[in-house]
Parts: sequence; structure tokens; C-alpha cells
Amino acid sequence: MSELFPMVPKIAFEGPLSDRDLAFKHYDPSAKAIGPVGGADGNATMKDALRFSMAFWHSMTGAGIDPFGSATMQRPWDGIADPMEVARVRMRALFELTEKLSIPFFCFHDRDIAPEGATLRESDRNLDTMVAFTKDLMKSSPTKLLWGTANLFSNPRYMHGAATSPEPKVFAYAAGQVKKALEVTKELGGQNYVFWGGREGYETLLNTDMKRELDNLARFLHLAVDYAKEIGFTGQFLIEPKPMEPTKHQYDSDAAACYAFLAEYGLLAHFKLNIETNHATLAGNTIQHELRFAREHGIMGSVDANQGDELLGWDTDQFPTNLYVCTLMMYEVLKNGGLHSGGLNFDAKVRRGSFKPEDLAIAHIAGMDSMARGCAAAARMLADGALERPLAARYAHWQSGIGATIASGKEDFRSLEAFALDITDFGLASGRQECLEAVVNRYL
Ligand code: XUL
Ligand code: CO
Repeated sequence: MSELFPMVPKIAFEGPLSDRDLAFKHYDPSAKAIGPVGGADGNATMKDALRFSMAFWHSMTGAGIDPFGSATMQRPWDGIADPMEVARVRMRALFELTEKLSIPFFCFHDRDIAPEGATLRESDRNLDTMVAFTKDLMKSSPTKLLWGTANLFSNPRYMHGAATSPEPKVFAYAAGQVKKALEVTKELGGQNYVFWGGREGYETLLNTDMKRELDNLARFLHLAVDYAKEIGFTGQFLIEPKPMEPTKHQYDSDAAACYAFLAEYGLLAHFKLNIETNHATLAGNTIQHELRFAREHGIMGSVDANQGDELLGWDTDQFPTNLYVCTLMMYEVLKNGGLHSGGLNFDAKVRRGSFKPEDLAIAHIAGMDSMARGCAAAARMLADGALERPLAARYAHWQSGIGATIASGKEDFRSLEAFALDITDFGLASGRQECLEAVVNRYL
């Protein structure tokens, strides 16, 4: 088969001193991974440990359109009229690029990989054709499916929501679409299945029965859990939090809101989270906050690795290159013992001006090198106890004396009042924030 990206060679690791754009400087796919992501036997490679993934929608279907301008991207499928042929060329391109970049996984929405038909039946037929084509490519490729998902937000039928639409026919259509997407994800060996509720929320409470919508969303997710069980799909279910965009208020607004929803509706046993950096910042949280919350509540599932722009308030989905953020992200991932069945999916698009085909490879290299550097820095911080030792010292008073008796439940308000009545010196220590920020900088 002829190459679709002849300008992109197989990308090699050349070390930090290399000045070639099309080379890895930090991500050495075959190097042994460090720390807790090295696998139970400590033998996993960096490639296995970081579990990078390419997002089909940004890299293969993204055209560079924005609200003020049309497509800019130069792509190998330009000029092909037949939508099914475009779909085939895109899928071949996905495999060619993931292999050249040593990216072990990809992710897709049902409607990314096959054109939508006039009916669900017709869309399913197109999808079946493309799934067979993809399965064939996978036979001779190392690239695997990290997760599949259904696009329940682009078509006008979803303008008021999918599972949370006021119209039950839309709920039914979305159910049919997710049923099929689950079958397809299983067929392609997907290790997870994602629900991102871009239209599950409201534009105004004046027309919204919020309780009914949340009940319906929970019912929908329970139906998905039941169907996965029925067909023997054993991948991990993930919810992807995002507070807004396209909808004004989205119900899965952040990790804590998702946790409360999953707990209330008896879904915690079945779901973890797919946490995205730019969604965290839209929610007014850092990615470290979101990952920390998820890790400490046992729901860290996977990561959509990207970044926003400090000066823009929307989801710009840029490739992650901020080393400080990458380090603190990987710190949480390492503390979690790795991502397990999850991965680091580049839910990121090249800028509209980065329209050349090679920019796609260069952008992924930039993201992979940045995450690899973050991983190495975080592993060194952990090995040295650079943050853990001061943290333990800060809370040391909970190990003995009144701290220990409070923590073990032996105190009540009366006993605590008696203890506190005459205290004048609390012996407070400095929070040492600037000192700790400087510690992190030493490892970057
Ligand atoms: C949208 C977003 C989605 C999900 C999958 O902001 O992140 O692409 O990752 O639907
Ligand atoms: Co995402």
C-alpha cells in the first residue's frame, strides 16, 4: 500500500540534544519505564507505560474550521468525493501515523470513522463496513483501540440533549446508537468506553426539568451497563467531565460532580472518569485537582491529554507542552500506580495555521516528549520523596496525642472543648508554598 504521509519517517529516539523536528528527544518507546508504571515486574517499556493514544476526530477528521473561517488542513484525502473512500483513507492514515510515531492506541467516535446515513439503520451499515475495514488493518498492526464512544452531540436531533432530551424518541435513538457503539468497541477490542455529555445539560433552567433529566441520564447509563454485560463487553466505562461548551451548563461538570451523580444513582461500581486537562481548567480547576480527586476516590480511569490557552476561555484542545503541568499530572498518575486500562489520549488538534501534514506528526512528538519529561520528573520526585516527606511532616500531629484520638473517633465536642479552652500557642508551622514550588522546579 502506498504511503499517505511520505514526509513522515518512522520516528526515532535521538536524545535531548537532537534538533530534528521529526525525532523524539525524551520519549524512548523501548526504554524501560520508571516507577510504578513500570508494571508489576518492573519490565514495562515507556511505550506500554505512557499508553499514548491518537484521537481520530482531531487528527483525521479535523479540518481547521473555526467560527470565522473554513478548512485549512492539507490532507491525503483532499479531493476524494466518495465519503466511504475518504473514511478508508483516513483509517489507513491513522494506522500509518500511529505506527510511525510508536503510539500504541487510538480512540474514535462512531461518526468519525463512518459517514452518518439518513437513518440509524443506514448509519449502522456504514459503520459495519468501516469496522470490518479497521479490523483488517488491525490484524497486521500493533495499534490497538483505547476507547470508543458515540457522537451524541453533532446531529441536530441532539440539540436539546441525548439521554437528557425532553423527547423520548431522541432518548431511544441515542440508546440505539450507544448499543451499536458498544458492539463495535467490543468487536475492535476496545479497552474502555467513554460517555462525554456535551449536550447533556441545559441552556436555561426556565425550560428544564433538571431532576427528570438527571434521572433519565442515570437510567441511560444503567441500560448501557446492562447491555455491556449481556454482550460480554468487559472494558471500563468512563465518564468525561466538562462544565460547559457546547452547552451552557453540563451535568458532568467536574470530577466531584460526576462522583456525586454516580454515587447517588448506584453507578460507582461501573464507572471511572476520563479526565481532560482543558475541561478541568474550564471548570475552574487544575488538572492536578481533578486527577487528585479521582485518584483519592478510586475513579481515575483515563486522561485526555491536552491544554488550553491562559488567555482564551474556551476548549482550545492544544497539544500538551507545559512541562510544569505535565509533571504534576504524571505525579498523580504515578501515585495511582499508572492508568491501568486507561491511557494518555491526545484529545488535541494542531492549530489552524499548522496546516501541513507533517505538523500532525510534529505536534504528537511535542506532546509525547512533554508527557515523557513530566513522567520522568514526577518519578524522580516520588523516588526522593520530594513532596511526600514535607506533606507527611505537615500532618504529623495527626499521628499522636489529640490528633490521633480525634482521628480514631475517641473525642467528642465536650472533650474537645475541654482540651481547647486554655490553648494559647497552636505551634503552627509555615505552609512553605514558595519553597515547595521551587522544589518542583528543581525536577523539571
Ligand atoms: C469534547 C471532548 C470529546 C470527548 C469525546 O470537548 O473532549 O472529544 O473526548 O467525545
Ligand atoms: Co476529550
